[in-house]
Amino acid sequence: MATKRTAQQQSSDPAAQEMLIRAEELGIGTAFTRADNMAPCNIGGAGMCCKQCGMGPCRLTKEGQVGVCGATLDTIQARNLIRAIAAGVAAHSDHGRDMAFTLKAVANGETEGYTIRDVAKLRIVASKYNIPVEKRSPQEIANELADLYISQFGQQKGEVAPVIRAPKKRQQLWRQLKVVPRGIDREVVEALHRTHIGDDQDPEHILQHAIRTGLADGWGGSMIATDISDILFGTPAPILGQANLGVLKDDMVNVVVHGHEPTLSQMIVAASQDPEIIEYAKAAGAKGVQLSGICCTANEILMRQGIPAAGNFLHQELAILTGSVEAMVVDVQCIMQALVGLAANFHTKIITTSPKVRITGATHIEFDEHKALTIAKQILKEAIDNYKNRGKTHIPQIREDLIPGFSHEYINYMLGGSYRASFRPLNDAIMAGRIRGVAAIVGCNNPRSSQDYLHNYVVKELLKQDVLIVQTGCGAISSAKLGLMLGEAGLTEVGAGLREVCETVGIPPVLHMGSCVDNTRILTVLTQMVEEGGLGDDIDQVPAVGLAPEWMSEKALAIAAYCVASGAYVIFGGASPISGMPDRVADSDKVLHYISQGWEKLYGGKLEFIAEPDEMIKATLAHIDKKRAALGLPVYDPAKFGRSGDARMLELEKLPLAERRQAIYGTAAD
Ligand code: SF4
Ligand code: MSK
Repeated sequence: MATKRTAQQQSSDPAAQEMLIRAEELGIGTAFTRADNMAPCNIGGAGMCCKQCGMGPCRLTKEGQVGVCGATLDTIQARNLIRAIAAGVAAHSDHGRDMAFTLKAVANGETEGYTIRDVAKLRIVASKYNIPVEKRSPQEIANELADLYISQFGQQKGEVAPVIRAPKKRQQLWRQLKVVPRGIDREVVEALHRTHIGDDQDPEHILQHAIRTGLADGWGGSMIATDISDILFGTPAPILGQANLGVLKDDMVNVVVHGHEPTLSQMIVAASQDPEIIEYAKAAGAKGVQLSGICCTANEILMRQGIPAAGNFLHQELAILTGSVEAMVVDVQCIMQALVGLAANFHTKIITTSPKVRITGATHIEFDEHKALTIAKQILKEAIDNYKNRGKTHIPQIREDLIPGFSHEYINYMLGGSYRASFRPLNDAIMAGRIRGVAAIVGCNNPRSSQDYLHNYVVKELLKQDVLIVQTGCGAISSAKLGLMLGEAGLTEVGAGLREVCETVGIPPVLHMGSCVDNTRILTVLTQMVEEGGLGDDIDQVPAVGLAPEWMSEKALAIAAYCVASGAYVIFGGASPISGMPDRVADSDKVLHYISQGWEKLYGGKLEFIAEPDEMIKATLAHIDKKRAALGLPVYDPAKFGRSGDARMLELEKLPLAERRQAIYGTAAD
């Protein structure tokens, strides 16, 4: 039965609410209303439907029932989960593969417009694999690194190279459990093979391969994608940006880039600043070109160039509803097919650019890195030519400033400075209890819950508990829209201990670490924290939790698999795709039990689906405190801190001079 929600129930973002009211007035449907009109299938949604062969689909709705081939519910749940993980790994890793081919082409001087921007990172990454760097040109090093990275996808035997960057103990565990990926494509293919009719039917055995497949993403394809994006476009460092629909401009040509790969969007950034394009826009009657992003493409250009983010996943349709977007340029992943139909109500052109992605009714201008700048200019001219067709606009005047760009390199530097860059201050703050622990809150929006609500609720509650938050993907944009990614602005609701650390180091309490593939930056931070000492000798000992409160994509499940394998407790909000029979509880459901207690026994990490936000917070804090206790760290005490940093200085300022001197120097003498 359809449930009709108000705009306030559909999204907690006031800009989105404004556009949802406009959509209703115009009689235009969105993902929010489509979600209201389409109840999810309670059999497929719970992972109880198998479509793996033509004897089915088999829908198991009664305890003990099996499919036509005899497959049990546990087997079907496990098969559904690994297939989703494999699809997510494939998406991230194919992105990584394209980046590796781009690096190779740049190294050979075959591209237009690209250079190797971060030679230092190139040398550091190459050195990790013993690629010689001394007395070699960046092109020579890049060529060899690109060859190594390209070979990881089709490698048949051995180990994918980036696993050597995990903590030593973790690598040994993976080897002992035989889950080190041999090659990225190989693990994805094997996941599909094993789940074909009549193959692997032991749920635990299937799920062991889910871990190996996930690792091929986190310590494979995604890590490769992040490395190369930094090498080609620069390692992110803090920069001022803005987020939300209010970044669209009434007097400019609005071009929104949406998707995931930075190769085209970076070139569109360059082209939009080209005098030829600015003149072209002026000749069309606009002040210039306003570029903005949606989803992870937004994160890629926000954290490197400060290009504003128009919003996260559920803002893609809302941006078009403003009537002010001349072109939405898309590449791969998280692009709704509904965009074309929606755009037909306005003048917006949907431009597909990837050879892999076409949408019926969209304009296709295929991207080719060999002619990147030329194509980027062609796309922008197409958008500018469309400016004259713009009708009435309605842009919500809502936007927030933020400081994105906290790569692991920058976090390391900011904590210790150029000459003693180190994670020591972070580890010390956790060990002292000033920071209770770390939560990575990542992942998508899902129209089945109120947009941003779960993200924001969990973030705000954990901040009060002195938990430092790192974010990527659409979750990051949700905090940005809320103003939590600006130094002082985000500190009012933060626990006293965490606040002191943020004031001392000069960071916001919520750190924007990039796009979905950049979750590998979080793996690197955790590894460096372990290597710094004091927080155990493996990732599973660090008081840290990963959460995806509003997940919806298969990529999120891939991320969950590699985080669990790396030792993290991962909590997903919303619905579980493998919840099984409604009256079964985790302990009697073999699969739910295995991905929680079973995986925890093996890897120290586990995956749980928890719908209630307060329960998510409770589970997060319990886990952090459990890890603190296991390390022998002091019990977290919120009353212990809050008398240093800015709070202490403000207190001292109120004192007469002599007393202030006494408090600071131990003597009242001048
Ligand atoms: Fe049904 Fe088995 Fe075919 Fe799945 S594989 S659809 S359970 S017969
Ligand atoms: S874009 S995968 S909706 S985070 Fe990376 Fe956002 Fe999820 Fe897509």
